[in-house]
Amino acid sequence: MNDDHERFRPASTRVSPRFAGVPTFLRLPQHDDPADVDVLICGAPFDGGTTYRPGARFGPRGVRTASALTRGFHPDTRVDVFSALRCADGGDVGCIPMDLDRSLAAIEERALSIAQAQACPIFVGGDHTISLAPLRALSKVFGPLGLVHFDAHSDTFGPAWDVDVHHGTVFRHALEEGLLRARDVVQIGIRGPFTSPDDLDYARSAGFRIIGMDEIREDIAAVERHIEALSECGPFYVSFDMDAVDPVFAPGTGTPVPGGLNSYEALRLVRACRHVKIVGGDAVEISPDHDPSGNTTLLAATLIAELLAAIGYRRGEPDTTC
Ligand SMILES: [Mn+2]
Repeated sequence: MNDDHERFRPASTRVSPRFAGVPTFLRLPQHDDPADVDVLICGAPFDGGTTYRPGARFGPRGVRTASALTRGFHPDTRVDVFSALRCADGGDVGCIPMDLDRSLAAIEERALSIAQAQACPIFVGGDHTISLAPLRALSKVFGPLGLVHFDAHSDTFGPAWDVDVHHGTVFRHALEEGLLRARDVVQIGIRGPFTSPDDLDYARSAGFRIIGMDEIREDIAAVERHIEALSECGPFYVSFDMDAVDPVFAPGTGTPVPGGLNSYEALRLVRACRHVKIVGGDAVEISPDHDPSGNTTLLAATLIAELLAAIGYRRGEPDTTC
């Protein structure tokens, strides 16, 4: 471990207790320059693409506070995250509450600068619209991306009130813009109720692999193997919408749907991404004001730590063809 790894890890609890200090993601140092780190975690506090209840603009702030309880050693994969990866809190992107285009442009610019510095951007949303920005940026660097997408919704729907870019259309736009390798898109946790029988037609005809709750509950190990098998397929983005999780465990989200993943299943399936070449990711639709228990932000923070452990694990593996 060199000096850089000492600089870019959470503050020692012997120096500063977990409940003290200005909150940052995972108690990491705040640091703007992606050239110095392997992973830069940034807030994208924008919820202007929301179609139901707003509040995800407060996600980054809530996750920073809740993430004080995360730690760096993963007992199952034996990854010492902050020895494997230099990580920092890159602050929040300057989003504009009532301007979707300028907000997405600002997030894209930040994502591009991180990827061009050969670091991995992770964004904490924000509603799901924000994912379009890093996909645009990362595809400029890596070409079309594979996608592991956790969500109750496919987010490949049509316009709402004649507005075509909102949090339910992100992955349709991503495909139409050529940002995705359709055969390497997996959507996990998708469930109804739907508005019409053809709600998933776009995703299905695009070739996305849709994994619903029955499939997960009946054989989660097979779902893990499916994710692990993606490892031969090139660079991937991982997008986690908190409404993939059942509202019993994560009520603090904009469009809750009962019948979803429990916390354990969510963490286990993110862990399954550890063989995949992850070049960026996000956790979105975290709306702290709708969950006074704080369980949603704690789970979101834990999922981000799990994602970091997956990235750290892959870095320790011999490089594959991709
Ligand atoms: Mn979504």
